[in-house]
Amino acid sequence: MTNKAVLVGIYPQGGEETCQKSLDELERLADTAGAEAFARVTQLKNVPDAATCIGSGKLEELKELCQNNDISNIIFDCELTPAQIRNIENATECDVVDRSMLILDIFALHATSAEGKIQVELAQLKYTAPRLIGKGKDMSRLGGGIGTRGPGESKLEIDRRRLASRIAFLQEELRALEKNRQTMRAQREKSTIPKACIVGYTNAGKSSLLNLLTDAGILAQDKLFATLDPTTRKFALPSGISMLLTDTVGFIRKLPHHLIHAFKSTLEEAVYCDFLINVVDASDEECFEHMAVTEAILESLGASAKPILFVFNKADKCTNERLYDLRFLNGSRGRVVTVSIKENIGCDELISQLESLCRYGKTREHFLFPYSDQKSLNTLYNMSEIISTEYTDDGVLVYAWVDEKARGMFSKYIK
Ligand SMILES: Nc1nc2c(ncn2[C@@H]2O[C@H](COP(=O)(O)OP(=O)(O)OP(=O)(O)O)[C@@H](O)[C@H]2O)c(=O)[nH]1
Ligand SMILES: [Mg+2]
Repeated sequence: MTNKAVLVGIYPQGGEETCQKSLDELERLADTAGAEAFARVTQLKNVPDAATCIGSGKLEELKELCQNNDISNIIFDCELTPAQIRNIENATECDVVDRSMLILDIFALHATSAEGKIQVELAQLKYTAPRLIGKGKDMSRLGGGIGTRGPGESKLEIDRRRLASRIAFLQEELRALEKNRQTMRAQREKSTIPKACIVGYTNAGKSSLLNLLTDAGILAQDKLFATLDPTTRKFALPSGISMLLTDTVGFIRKLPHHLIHAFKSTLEEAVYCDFLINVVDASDEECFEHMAVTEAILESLGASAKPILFVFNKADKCTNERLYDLRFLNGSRGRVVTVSIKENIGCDELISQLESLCRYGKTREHFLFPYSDQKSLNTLYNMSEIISTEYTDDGVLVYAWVDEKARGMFSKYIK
């Protein structure tokens, strides 16, 4: 069943176009959550009304629109306080959710791992529940409505007193899972296999990229936030070395800070890698805005200084001029490739860029290991990409790509 909804946005002087674009995205979010956008109501307002966000005249207009068209859902593009939600609901007799509640709803639908589910429930208890409690409505109506679904669905109905203890319980659970993740991460850190994280705006093609390279079989679809839980796969490069690729949750504009915080443990995958693969939907008019959002989030995660490969995707839907502009404007900020993952265009260049990024900071060295030190030779084999090995009278002559650490460890054998 599709619910019809009215979308509402406010904008400051001169911000109408941005507001409409943000509403385009809200419409897609609503669609992903199973709601059809019936109409939009916008208002020029430099400061939102403290009680009802939009002004009283607009509120009346909104109420009539909903009543005349038998609509019972309203979605605001901005963040609303619990009091604002209550006031708007009382005035319009509709269910009201804001953008963050809608995003959490989608996260709830898409979370599959235990950690993902707990993160969603925690965020819902902290954000959505206070916006539902005290609505003065029959709480049994909740669950199934837009903005109120997910693992925490039934828990959202609990009262304020029990809320705090449920939050404390989940935080404890999450801490245990985070520890687990840290241990796994520490194991991955120890291995010298290069690690890359696929990041970028939602719906850019991140999962499609991982699927293409590794047959990961991750759900890739034309929906926002198709992926919530990170997936890591090994990819063997043509040269023979392997790397780890991690697909992550997509970013979106107006992702409130508390949501970033709630998903920090999964988003942090981006911090613990050797380089980033930033996938951008080049066919989207808004792609510069998307890149800015992605960069701001990477910055807040402390991952903005990593070497980066920009993958401008969906080239099949772009003009050559646009692709040229994107390459030209970003060439100084990192490596750039333009591809169509769907049509498998440009992927060879992408792979060769990955290959060279895996060797980032490494140099080729010749070593001569005495036959008496097989242990060191084994260690080098585990740490490095070996180009050639030759058994000579003086020892084992090895030619390898090595990082600073390996170079330091075996400097006495460098030829
Ligand atoms: N036209 C075109 N569509 C593509 C291309 N690559 C991916 N897509 C489509 O874009 C949509 C989103 O792809 P995903 O791989 O799910 O994107 P994502 O970045 O993982 O998205 P989220 O997980 O939702 O953040 C899917 O419908 C893909 O089929 C491409 O090169 N060209
Ligand atoms: Mg995905």
